[in-house]
Amino acid sequence: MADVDYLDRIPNNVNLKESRRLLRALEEWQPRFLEWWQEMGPEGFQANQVYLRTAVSVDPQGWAVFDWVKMPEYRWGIFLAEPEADRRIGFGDHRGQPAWPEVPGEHRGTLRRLIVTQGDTEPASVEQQRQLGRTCPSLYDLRNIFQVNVEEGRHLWAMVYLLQAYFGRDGREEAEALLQRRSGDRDKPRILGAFNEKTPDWLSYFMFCFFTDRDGKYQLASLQESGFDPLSRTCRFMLTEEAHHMFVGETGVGRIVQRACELMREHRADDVGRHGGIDLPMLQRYINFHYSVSLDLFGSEISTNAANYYTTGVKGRYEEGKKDDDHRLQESTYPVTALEGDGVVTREMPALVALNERLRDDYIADCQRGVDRWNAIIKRHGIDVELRLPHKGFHRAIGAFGEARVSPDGRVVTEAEWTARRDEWLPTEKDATHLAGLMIPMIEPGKFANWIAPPSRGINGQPLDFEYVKLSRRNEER
Ligand code: BYC
Repeated sequence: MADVDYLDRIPNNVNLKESRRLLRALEEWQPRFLEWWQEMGPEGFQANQVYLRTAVSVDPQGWAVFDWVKMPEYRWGIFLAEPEADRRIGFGDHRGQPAWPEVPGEHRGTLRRLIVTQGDTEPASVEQQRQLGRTCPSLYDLRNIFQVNVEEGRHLWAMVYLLQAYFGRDGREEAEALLQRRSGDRDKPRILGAFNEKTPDWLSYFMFCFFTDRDGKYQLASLQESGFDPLSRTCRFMLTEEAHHMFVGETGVGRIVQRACELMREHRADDVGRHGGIDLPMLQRYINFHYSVSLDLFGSEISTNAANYYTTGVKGRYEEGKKDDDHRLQESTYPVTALEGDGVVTREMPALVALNERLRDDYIADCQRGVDRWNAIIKRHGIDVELRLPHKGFHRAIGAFGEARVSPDGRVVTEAEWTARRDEWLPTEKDATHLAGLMIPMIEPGKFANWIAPPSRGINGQPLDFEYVKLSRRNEER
């Protein structure tokens, strides 16, 4: 690796050329990142040319280029959105003061922790998805998962840049540790729950992109409000790429819904599993699972951590600038859903400690819009079924509902009812076996597996039968 020109290898707009110390730190980290990528990145496709988008600037008119790239040669760059002149902190005790170009000593620990938590999710998701290439439903989908994977890699770079540029030796150690933890590992797991779950099939993957990547959108949007300006600018640019990941999730599930409806009509049957499809009740169980583990990612309903992040100007609310209030929240309240006795109640709580709940509610509204679009597909086929988001207390591990058993329709149920109906509400082993049977690779350009409809258009204006990934005989023999 000694002859690598890192200035060329790491496209950036952070003036790496002038920061010799930072460049050295990244030069040391990069080979280890590549080792991690080879060991934990997409298995079996490292030598293939993939039609990928690479971020090369932050120009809204053309920030990325599309080209054929072998994934290990992807140019993982460092981009911060353009600085805003005279940016001021928009909330908390420091509201109105200039944003911080450096990390204030008193917020160092908190910021480090948030950046590490964010950074940890990025490689975790790549690890979770590393086997999926082998069972892709089409070359189009294969290319899209690799696009998502390399961009999660870039988002890891984005957080590692912050750690290395602003947190000295501690930051370098954290950057190293981000490559050491492993999704699902009993001894050194990833930090947040959902990132230790398995993503064994493409239905789980599309659900993950829809629900879990969307947590990413809301967390990044809150961190984009941060008083720490480099974090704000980093997150702002990450959100540009994140949109594609949620597009993959929403359209992926939408195409499965579409295909289920087509099969239902063709065979005049609800159970399309027998005809090589994924039926709507199974889709509902996967929604229930992925939605509930993603709700956990927002933390407890009542959180003094969240209150402190806000008061100190470290993490704001979603669309802080558009909210019409005092941006300090010392006096205001927010309705929080909680458990009381055997029932679910909603109570006004101090708004400051309820910030996780508020962000979760913003997220829920966004999820609902996507579910509405899936339901519109079902309706267009004249089928009288509705997919639903379960109650927010259903199947939760974190927060007020963590200890309770709540049904999808929001009733506190006994352990006996939970056990009796669990298989109606959550994915079962039978579902997993059915899906495993469907996961047969479809690698002919323009062809799609039977359980998913083709997308409405290709990537970057290319046709659907474009060779999005150039496979070799070796791939086919595996
Ligand atoms: N699992 O006060 P609380 C993405 C811990 S996704 C395990 O309620 P707080 C992406 C918590 O750490 C976005 N532990 O929590 C998507 C705390 O620990 P301590 C990722 C959890 O601090 C797809 C304790 O419980 N970004 O980008 O208010 C693909 C008390 O909790 C969990 C971020 O998360 C959990 N689910 O909020 C690729 C943004 N929840 O202090 C990428 C940064 C809570 O007792 N992170 N705990 O040791 C944060 O803002 C906050 O850390 C959290 C938690 C919102 C996650």
